[in-house]
Order: sequence, then C-alpha cells, then structure tokens
Amino acid sequence: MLTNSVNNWRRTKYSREVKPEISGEEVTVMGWAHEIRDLGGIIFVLLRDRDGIIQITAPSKKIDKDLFENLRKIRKESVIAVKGIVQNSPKAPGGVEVIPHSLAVLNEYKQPLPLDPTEKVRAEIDTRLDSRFLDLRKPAVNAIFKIKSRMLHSIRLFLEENEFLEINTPKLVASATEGGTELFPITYFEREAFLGQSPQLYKQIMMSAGFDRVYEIAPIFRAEEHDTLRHLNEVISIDIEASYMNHEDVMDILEKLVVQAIKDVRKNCSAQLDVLGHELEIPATPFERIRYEDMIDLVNSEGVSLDYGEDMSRAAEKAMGEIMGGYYFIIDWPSSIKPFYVMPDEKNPEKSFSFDLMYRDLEISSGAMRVHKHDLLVDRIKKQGLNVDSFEKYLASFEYGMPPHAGWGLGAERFNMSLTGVNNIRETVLFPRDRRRLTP
Ligand code: AMO
Repeated sequence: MLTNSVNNWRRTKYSREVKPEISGEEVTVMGWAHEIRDLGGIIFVLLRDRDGIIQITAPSKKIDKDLFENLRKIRKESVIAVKGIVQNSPKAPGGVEVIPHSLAVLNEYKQPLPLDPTEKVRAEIDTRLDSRFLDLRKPAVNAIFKIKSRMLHSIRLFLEENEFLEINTPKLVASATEGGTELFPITYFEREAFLGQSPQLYKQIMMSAGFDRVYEIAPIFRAEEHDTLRHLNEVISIDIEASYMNHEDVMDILEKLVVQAIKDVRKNCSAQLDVLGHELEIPATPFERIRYEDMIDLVNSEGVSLDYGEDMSRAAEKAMGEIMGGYYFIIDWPSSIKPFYVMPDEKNPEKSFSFDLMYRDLEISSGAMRVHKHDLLVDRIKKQGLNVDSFEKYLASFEYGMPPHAGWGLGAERFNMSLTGVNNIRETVLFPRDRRRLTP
C-alpha cells in the first residue's frame, strides 16, 4: 500500500469541505493519520489536514478485506490518501464520515515521535520549538498563523486602498537608525555592516523621491539582550511613511487599519479564534490618546515610580495595562527619549510630535511626525551623540525638496498577540529567533 509518489491521487476536498450536503459523493482526502481506533469489526481513522479532521469509517462487513487489513496497519502520523463515499453520521465529528474504497499510504513516520501533535501530552515551549514541524500540525498552533496570514492580507488591502505603494528596502545596511546598541554587526566583504533595525531612513528618503505614501512589510533585526515574552531578535515590521501628513494623520490611519484588520480576522478566522478560545472584540474608536505626562501621573498614582524624561518601565507598562484595557495611544513623548528623526513641538521643543500605540501593557507600534528640515535634523543627530558623517547619504535627500512627512512602525508579531490572545511572542513566529535560539 505504500506508494512512492502521489501517482494519480489528487485531493478533491479539504476536510472542512466534506459536509452532510455532499452525502453520497465520492471524495479524495489527504493528510495525516491523527488517530486510529480499531474496534475489531470496525476501524475509525481520523484524518487530519490543514483545516481540520474528517472521520474515515471502515466496517469490516462493508469494505474489501485487503483494504480493511491495510487500514488496520496504518500508524499514527503516517501520510495517507483515502478515496471513499461521503455519508451522514450524527456521531462523527461534523456529522459526516467517509466510507473508504481505496487507500494509499504516502509516507510513514519514524518512531517514536519527538512530540505528540494530538496534544495528549503537553510539551514545554522549548521542546515544541525544537520539533516545530510537528508542533505546527496542532490546530491550536497553526490557527495563529492562519490569523497572521489574514491579518497581513487585510493590512496590505487597507494600505493599497489608501494609495500606499509597497516598497522593499535593503536589510544589509551601513548604520544604525534606532540607537547603536541594538545592532547586529556582520562582515560585508572587507567592511563592517549591520542587519537593518528598521527601514526608517529609506522610507523617509522615498518621501524625497516623490513616492508620497509607501509601506513595507519585512524583517527587522534587533540585538536585544532581553529574554522576555515580548522581545525577539528578528521580527516583521509593518512600516508606513506618508508625505504632507502629521503625526495625527498617521495615527488616524493606524487606528483605522487596526480596526479593519480586527473585523477581517473576526469575519474570516472565526474557526481559528474558536480553536484558540479567544474572543476578539471590535474596539471602540477613536482610541484614547493619553499624554506622556498624564501617563506618568497615572502610573505614579498606582504606586509605580517613573520620572518625567524616563522611558516606560515594565512596571509602568503593566500599571497602564491594568488602567486602560484595550488599545490606546500615548502621545507627546519627551524629545530626549525619541530618535533623532522625530519632530520636536515648535512651541515646546522638549516635547515631540510622537506616539506609541499600546494594547493593554504591550507597545505594538510607535511613530511620529518627522524632522524634514536638514539643519534641524543635523542638530538632532549631534545632540543624540551620533556621527553626522554616517548619515551623509540620508541627509542629502533633505537638501533638495523634502516634503513634511510622518509615519509609524507596527510590530506584526505583537499585533498578532493582541489578535490571538497568546502571551508569548514566540508563539507568533514559525521559527523564532531569541538570545538562545538560532535553530531550526
Ligand atoms: P520601534 O523601535 O518602536 O520604532 O519599533 C516599532 C515596533 O516594532 C516592534 N518591535 C519589536 N517586537 C518584538 N521584538 C522586538 N525586539 C521589537 N522591536 C520592535 C514593536 C514596536 O512598537 N522606526 C521606528 C518606527 C517609526 O517611527 O516609523 C521604529 O522602528 O511592536
């Protein structure tokens, strides 16, 4: 029964498509043998594919003797194809089963499995990540990636509808953008280079190039020392930049995009949300906008010490998460703790035209109106102790007609955490990269 190729076998239906309405029809289903129950006179095989499980029911009296014996020999997690007739069965999962007339075993498995995809034995995250291909077979794990796929699809659709052009910028770069300490140095022939921390400088250059509205969905690399549930060393950043807009305009875009993605996921991924047991609520708009200085007062009133000019500590994030619940913005950050490209408020340069979008205690996005005047930008680079020479090519684009502009970066994984309710960022990446993990 073991065949070496798919020969003339082709899937005609996914498990989710085998419904009582097609009772009597012949189908070909393909996937893994999830469970085999041999009751002597009848064998049940639960066949699992990408979308779910379908029951194959083989009563010895009704099917060919050889086929019955071959079904009996199937081992869990073998790759199988079954041809048969759909039949209503109130007792079967989904109210339907397939009575087989042919079977092909397409591949077998090595014993023992390093991980049980049926989740009978719960494994630690490290064991799961070591055998990620098996871990990803679990419905509650692959649901996260179906939601991520839909989320990215919805974001692309929204940005395209709003006249943003998708761009691709280099990931091998010569200098830092977000501060020097989080860079991964690499050897670039005879020179030193770095993995890109953010497309920041390139998306701004594209404003001078006249592209007006751009977006990029691509990996960013951060040499974060942290070993936390919210940080990874490689993540996907969803970045936008738009000319003739200020920070408030791009906050509105971000808010609309977030709500549209939530609605889209609710509508198209209800089965996955059910598997995850996560109730996804549509947030009310506009999201609350809390000034940085009011955030300080709020966390202080919760007994968390934080002074003006300090970045949010973990304790401050947690306190805000308790107070605020869903999505909210923190605005008007001090210029001193925001990157050099962030525009200071003209009336009070201590403050900047910047924002972070939070989901409970998690920062999911940050953005700002940018400095578009060359001399002010040089000044800001110097004030932050950075080397002006290493920004030469970027700075040149500000000398020949750079429009005012604004933008943001949204962390795909952190946004996905808010959509799926998982609390470890590693769950939202197929093959996560953290301080200790570089394989698989
Ligand atoms: P920032 O550094 O705040 O801003 O990054 C933007 C968003 O990217 C996500 N993120 C991360 N997620 C997980 N692990 C990490 N190590 C990590 N680092 C960043 C977060 C964060 O809110 N250039 C600016 C954006 C802009 O102003 O346009 C920037 O990179 O969700």
